[in-house]
Amino acid sequence: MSKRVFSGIQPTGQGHIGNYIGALRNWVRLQDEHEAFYCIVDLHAMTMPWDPKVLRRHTTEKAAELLACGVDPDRSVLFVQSHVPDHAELQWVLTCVARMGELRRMVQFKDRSRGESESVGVGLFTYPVLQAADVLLYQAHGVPVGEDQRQHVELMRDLAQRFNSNFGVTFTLPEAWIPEVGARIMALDDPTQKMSKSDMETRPSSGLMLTEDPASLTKKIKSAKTDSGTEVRAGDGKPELTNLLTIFSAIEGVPVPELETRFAGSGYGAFKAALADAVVAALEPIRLRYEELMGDPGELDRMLFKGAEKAAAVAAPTMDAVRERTGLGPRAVLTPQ
Ligand code: AQP
Repeated sequence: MSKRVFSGIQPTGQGHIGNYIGALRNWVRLQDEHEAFYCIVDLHAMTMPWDPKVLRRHTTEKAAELLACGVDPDRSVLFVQSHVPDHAELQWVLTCVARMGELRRMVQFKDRSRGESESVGVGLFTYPVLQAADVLLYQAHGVPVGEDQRQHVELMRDLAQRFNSNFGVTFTLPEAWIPEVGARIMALDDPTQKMSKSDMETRPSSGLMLTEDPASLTKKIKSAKTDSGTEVRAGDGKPELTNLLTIFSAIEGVPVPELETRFAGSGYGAFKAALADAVVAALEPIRLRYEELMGDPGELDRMLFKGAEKAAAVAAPTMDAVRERTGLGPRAVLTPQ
């Protein structure tokens, strides 16, 4: 039976190959087999300091990027989170169901607040509750995400279960769908940190952008950090090579041991050159399509509004049930003055 999937991406900057391998290419595959809802989560992008003009621009760019990767608005529902106000409303209800202790345990909050939890925005703390609202609103079964989001999906299940037992069964319990290869792509200059859009703004060489030109991609891969040895192998003591082999494996669909055999004795130089060719071949069509789509931002906005209409129609019955069961009652129908 076809299941419903929901996933989101923040409009916080140019997407990178980690977003693509960990999430976006699964989005594209899943839209053929499932009822897919894909959301540009602009409310989440406000959890770190933001510039209003930049947020608007990034939202349009993210839509172009998703379409360029193969998300098809005729086969999935693609929309912007803030266009459907039920997300924020359900978030409030779930915030009143969530507990401080469970949010404090979220590793992403600890990482992003970098030990400054007293001075960071409250939105960063409640970020996973908004994510729970996103998914639960659509009664999604599957949440295709990278490994970094596993803990947040567990929290969604806990909140859904608590709500269901307190107020009557309302929500489907979602599951994280995490790819077997490439669920966590690390930074090219530091294999202890995941590749991240915001880090790329201060450390451009840490990641490979989906819309980056071939010369720049090749240069970054050739200068990616590697250990001082020569052996092209994944595993203990080789975090950088493990990361590069994972990217190669995910892009070409070839298992890592096969790549190790292919590049045995060839040294890092030849391996990196072949990896650069593979990455450029995979990303170049995305870049070209992205540029074409960005030529007509008005069309992108129209497409997003249509997506929001479809999403709102599916979200409304869930929100009505939540309102009814929690005692808020029906929404008021206001007549414009
Ligand atoms: N390095 C990664 N490897 C594999 N998957 C990744 N994802 C993110 N980074 C990696 C997956 O991409 C999807 C969209 O992520 P997001 O934009 O909503 O938020 P994020 O996880 O916080 O991504 P970034 O790139 O690190 O953005 P910033 O810097 O803005 O915080 C998610 O499914 C995520 O798992």
